Amino acid sequence: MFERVKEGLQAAIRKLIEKDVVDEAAIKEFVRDIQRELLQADVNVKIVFDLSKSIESKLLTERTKSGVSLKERAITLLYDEMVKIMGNEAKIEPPQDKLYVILLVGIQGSGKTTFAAKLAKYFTKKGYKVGLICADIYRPGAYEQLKTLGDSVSTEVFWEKINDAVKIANDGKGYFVSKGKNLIIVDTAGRHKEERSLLDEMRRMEESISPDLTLLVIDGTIGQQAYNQALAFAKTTKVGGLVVTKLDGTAKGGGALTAAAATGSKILFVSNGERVDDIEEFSPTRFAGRILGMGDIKGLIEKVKLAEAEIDQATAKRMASGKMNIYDFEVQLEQMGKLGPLQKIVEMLPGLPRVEEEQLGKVERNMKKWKAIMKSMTKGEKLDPNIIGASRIRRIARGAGVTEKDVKEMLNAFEQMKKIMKSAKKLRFNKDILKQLQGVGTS
Ligand SMILES: Nc1nc2c(ncn2[C@@H]2O[C@H](COP(=O)(O)OP(=O)(O)OP(=O)(O)O)[C@@H](O)[C@H]2O)c(=O)[nH]1
Ligand SMILES: [Mg+2]
Repeated sequence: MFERVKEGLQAAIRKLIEKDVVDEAAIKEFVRDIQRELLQADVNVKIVFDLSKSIESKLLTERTKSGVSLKERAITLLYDEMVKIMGNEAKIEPPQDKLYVILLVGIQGSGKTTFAAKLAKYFTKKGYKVGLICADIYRPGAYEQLKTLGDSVSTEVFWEKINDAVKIANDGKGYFVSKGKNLIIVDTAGRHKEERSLLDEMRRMEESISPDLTLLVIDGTIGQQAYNQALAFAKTTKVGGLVVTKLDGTAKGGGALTAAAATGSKILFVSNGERVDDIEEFSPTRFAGRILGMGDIKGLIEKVKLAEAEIDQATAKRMASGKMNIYDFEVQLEQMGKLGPLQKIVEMLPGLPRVEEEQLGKVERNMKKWKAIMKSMTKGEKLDPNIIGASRIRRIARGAGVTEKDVKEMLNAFEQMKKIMKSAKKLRFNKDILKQLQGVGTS
């Protein structure tokens, strides 16, 4: 889901990261790109405007900092803002030793009945004893629909052929308690035209059965209208959480996710398909991370900072002046190792040159070889690699169990890294280093 906005935002980030300098024009372009993508995902205009203004003004005031950290900053700012507009993290964990009743409300066709079955399966898997109640007396065949779905997830469905939805819900509750169930999901009716009477019925239902949680189900394809719908329900009933459905194949999903959260209610689940397994706990941070393609970018940035901090000032100065030795090279490789597998890093940092997995594999295999080669070097050689001639190369290769070509390649990589270090104003793991390594890996 959200493939388009995902691609668009990642392209915007890549464009920024590939810039040599992050000047005012680059920041403005980045912000414009983001605006366009979010608007296309149907995120509310005002939300998009506020979000981009905030990112822009922060980046413009922080422009004096080094280019790379500004790029990082741009990504974290975007990530933080996206998390913010989707509301905070929330989760439901009903107690297992007590009865817990969930009331599903929402307008016609929003996906309540389908979601009831999904939720039943979700909780059954977690070990709850689940019962479903069909408290919909309006929709023809409402019971049959839920019964079929209930059967498919091996969950019993309660229903009565009477003209009182509140009574059905209450009777069902009593029935399931007597059957030892500890989690009851009540599916209700949805009506399109008479929203007022629907809201009234839901309020009466709530008062009578006092659910532990009222979940409002919103159709994700309605985009920004989600805001008014969520607000109307939140005013009448005790909406404790939101469910946004039909996020599969809609370009408007961003509207529902952000508009719904804007009402102050937390999105607990999203659903992206008609099958009973198409249910997902919603986490704004995970979601934003996925959209921006960064896995856990915060963790990564922390690690990068940690790695940076580990180079002491004296070493940094020496390397920057071009006096790097093999020990320093070892430390650099070590730090890259700490960042985790290269493929992961590349995924986490959008904008790094796109690299084939195979190429990265080569780099990683090389790293292993290089470590062996470095082990086979003497202290003198490490401090001054210039003394390494053909006979030393032969000896080192034999000691490390590699070919002489491998040793030459490693020395080559070292020379390249030395050059980069000399030119880099600030020492860090950056795309230049990775590019160099790629080159070495494929040679
Ligand atoms: N593509 C897609 N379709 C969905 C999803 N959830 C529900 N649907 C479909 O949407 C239609 C309406 O779903 P229902 O679960 O019957 O909706 P409802 O809220 O119970 O509707 P009423 O009972 O009439 O108020 C059905 O055809 C579902 O299969 C989803 O996440 N993705
Ligand atoms: Mg229904």
